Amino acid sequence: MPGLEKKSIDPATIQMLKKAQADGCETIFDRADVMKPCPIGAEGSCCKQCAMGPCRVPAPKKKETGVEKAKRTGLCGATAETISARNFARMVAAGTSAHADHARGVTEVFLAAAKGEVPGFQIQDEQKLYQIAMDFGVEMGDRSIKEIAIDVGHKALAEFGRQEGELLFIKRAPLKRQEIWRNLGVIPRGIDREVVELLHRTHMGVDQDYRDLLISAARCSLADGWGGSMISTELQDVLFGTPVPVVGQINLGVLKIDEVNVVVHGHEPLLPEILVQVVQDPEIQKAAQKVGAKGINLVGMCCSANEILMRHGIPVAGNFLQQEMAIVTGVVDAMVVDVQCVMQSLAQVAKCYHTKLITTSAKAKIDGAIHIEFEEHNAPNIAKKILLEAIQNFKNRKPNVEIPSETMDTVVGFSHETINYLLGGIFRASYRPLNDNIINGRIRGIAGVVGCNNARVTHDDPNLTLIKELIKNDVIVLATGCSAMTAGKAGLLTPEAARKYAGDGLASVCDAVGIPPVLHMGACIDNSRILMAATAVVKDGGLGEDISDLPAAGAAMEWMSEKAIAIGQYFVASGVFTVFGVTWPTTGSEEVTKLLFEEFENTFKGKWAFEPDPYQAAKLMIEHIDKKRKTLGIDKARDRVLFDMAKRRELDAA
Ligand code: BF8
Repeated sequence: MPGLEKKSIDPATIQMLKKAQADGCETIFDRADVMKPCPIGAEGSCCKQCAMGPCRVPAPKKKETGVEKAKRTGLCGATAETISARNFARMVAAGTSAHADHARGVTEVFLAAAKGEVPGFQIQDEQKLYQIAMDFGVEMGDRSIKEIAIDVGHKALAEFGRQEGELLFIKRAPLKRQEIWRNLGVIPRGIDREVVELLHRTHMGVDQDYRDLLISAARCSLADGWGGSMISTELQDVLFGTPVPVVGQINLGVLKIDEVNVVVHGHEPLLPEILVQVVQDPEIQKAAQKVGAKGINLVGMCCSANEILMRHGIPVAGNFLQQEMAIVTGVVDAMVVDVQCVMQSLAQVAKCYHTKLITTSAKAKIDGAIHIEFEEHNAPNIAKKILLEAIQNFKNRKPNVEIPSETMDTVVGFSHETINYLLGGIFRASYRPLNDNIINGRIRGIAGVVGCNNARVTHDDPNLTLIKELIKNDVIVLATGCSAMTAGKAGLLTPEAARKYAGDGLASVCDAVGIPPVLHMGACIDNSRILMAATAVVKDGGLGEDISDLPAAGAAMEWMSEKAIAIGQYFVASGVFTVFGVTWPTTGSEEVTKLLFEEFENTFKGKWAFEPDPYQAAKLMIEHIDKKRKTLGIDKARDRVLFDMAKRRELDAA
């Protein structure tokens, strides 16, 4: 079928797209052909804050100046700058609230687990609990784990509703960074407070100074990165274990023809963790055999997958644009979803096959799905009920089943603590070897490549191209979310990939330590691990005093969600040069875009850039890294490695 190669570079996805077409089942890839993005909304120029609108206030034409330009406002007089800044700020607020609400749920279960009230959940990483207790100022002395954990839980919960002061994890940031934030007045108070205030500011007729709005958006984003996301990652590690390297498989080939396939999709790891336990229950296995299956095959999708892959090696079916594709195989007996990045179309795709779509969050129901609500006090029984639904559905499979053969081995589980141990050894855990190798130039710099898939660009292509460019140029890549899965599917998450794809310098370090050139650090919420890793590099010394001094950059080439904007903004506000692809949501205002792309560098020492071409994005990031190396005085003349297509094919075939 012509044109399919423009939709994805992943053969498994293309195979399923062909099958979906043959089965008469519509997917997001079809809808992307028919529905084009609204150009006014795409540039952030649509104001629908009140019922006098929506007002469309597109970017002024070049020749318009003075009075003509000034006439371009909404009915209330809101300028293009105000409208653009408000829309951007609302994305930050929504993204921050998504992570914060996830974190709140985890914190509540953590507290209940500390009190021993929730079967199936218990404290697993005591070391990490002590670390958080110290950061939170919880008294330890000879108190029991239970007492300490309960205090940590209460303190964590109080971070959401805190009305004044500073979020406790802010103190983890380098001192110089804290000073920058204090001077700018952007240290978040409570997480909820920052989200509420930002939504208030962006209401009709409130904050109408785009600079003020964007400073406020930055403060809100910091309540995500150093607040909600960090609390979530840390407490999940205490509850479920801090990830250590583990081998896993990825892509649709992990589905099995002769087993009951249960795909767990979404973000919160609470129910997935219990499913991992309950799926091994002999009673459940027996029930599966009774319907003619060999067993139950639990696999993950999107960030839920990242969570249980990192901690248990549970296979991953795919990333965001593969959620419908998994159902198209015809062998998914149940898809179990909770919150975020779950497409409503799953209900329709499920109807084309036999799949039961099961919603589990009290906050997220889908018309046409079965709802079995997750209750933390009764989690194992809920998990059993869900698995039995899947088992009963096994016999309803239709004849048109087809599973792509693609799977790839991955080595994942690179938490900040694991990197520390791997580099420095268990007795002297340290980032020193990483810093030394950055200073001596074997590693040119560090890049965080994170974020989504987006049906407006070829699935997996921009992320993969960027990652390959970076590692070829000796930039070590830290990946999370759906882009980490892209790297996994392409075979970049194995130590062997270093020799094949990385530059000689990076490859030599990877060989010595036994790590892949791309380190999978977890789900999107775990981007806080990247903040911690960057801070650890600063604190180890020799590379400046702040995150903004590091030869480091970030990117999300296929972003689509509001969470991605919140994440990008907290990276920028933490001093990181951050490049986004696909589209940029403030192009309707030159002033707003200039503030984000240029002026933030003077205040936050970090800035945004928009570059949809992954080669150009790599160039920008490497130039930034080299600029930082020069400022640090560790630059040596070196060229950027560029390959022509022939060389690329040769490498891919090797
Ligand atoms: O939080 S990377 S598409 S799955 S938003 Fe969603 Fe984007 Fe994937 Fe996870 Ni993150």
